[in-house]
Amino acid sequence: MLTIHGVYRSRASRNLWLAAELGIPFKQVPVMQRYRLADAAANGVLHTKSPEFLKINPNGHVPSIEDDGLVLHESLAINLYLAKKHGGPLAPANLSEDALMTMWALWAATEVEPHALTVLNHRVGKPPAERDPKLAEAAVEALRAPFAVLDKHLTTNVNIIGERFTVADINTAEVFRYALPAPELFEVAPRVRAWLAACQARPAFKAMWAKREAEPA
Ligand SMILES: N[C@@H](CCC(=O)N[C@@H](CS)C(=O)NCC(=O)O)C(=O)O
Repeated sequence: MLTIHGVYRSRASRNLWLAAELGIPFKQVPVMQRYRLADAAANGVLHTKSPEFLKINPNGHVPSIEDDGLVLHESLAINLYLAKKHGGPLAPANLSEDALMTMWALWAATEVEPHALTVLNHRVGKPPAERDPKLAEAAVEALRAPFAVLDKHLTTNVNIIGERFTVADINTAEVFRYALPAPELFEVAPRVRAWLAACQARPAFKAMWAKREAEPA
């Protein structure tokens, strides 16, 4: 059976959402980010720097999966693999769609995620005293171009790949979610706002999110 290592409050959310969309059985191992634990609390909790987890992922990051003897890291690569393995409408229907899904995943990871994370961390994630509004502002400015690209794409496409919801929507939506603390970006990209809301209105997203909210903050 598929094992997903990572708490819901981590990038494992991407894989847990996809698994819920696919309706496949899986076991979730709640590996917690080490930096979220005080030294005194780290003993006895399975975390990203625990020796037993480092044997699975020497990067010391979640998520990782184990599936039929395959060990795989990188949340977006894991989703592409699982979608292709299980097939159906979430998966690429041909080589062109496969290429486009890879392109959007790499685009999200490299052009969007670093800036979106800066927005998240410096607007809401970090304790107020550690937030740097200038860093957040610079990240918002850097995100204006990719937001415009996706908004234009969505003038002629309902979803990332044409007219149906796929793994590419999950991968892209989970990265754009980090930018939600910058409403000014969504105000000038109304199609991105509507598309992200539609993705997050899906029962599988809501089921994943409810479990995430049930975890300790
Ligand atoms: N590119 C990786 C990033 C993984 C990553 O940085 N995960 C964070 C949690 S969302 C982590 O494990 N941090 C723990 C740590 O740095 O100790 C992916 O998408 O899977």
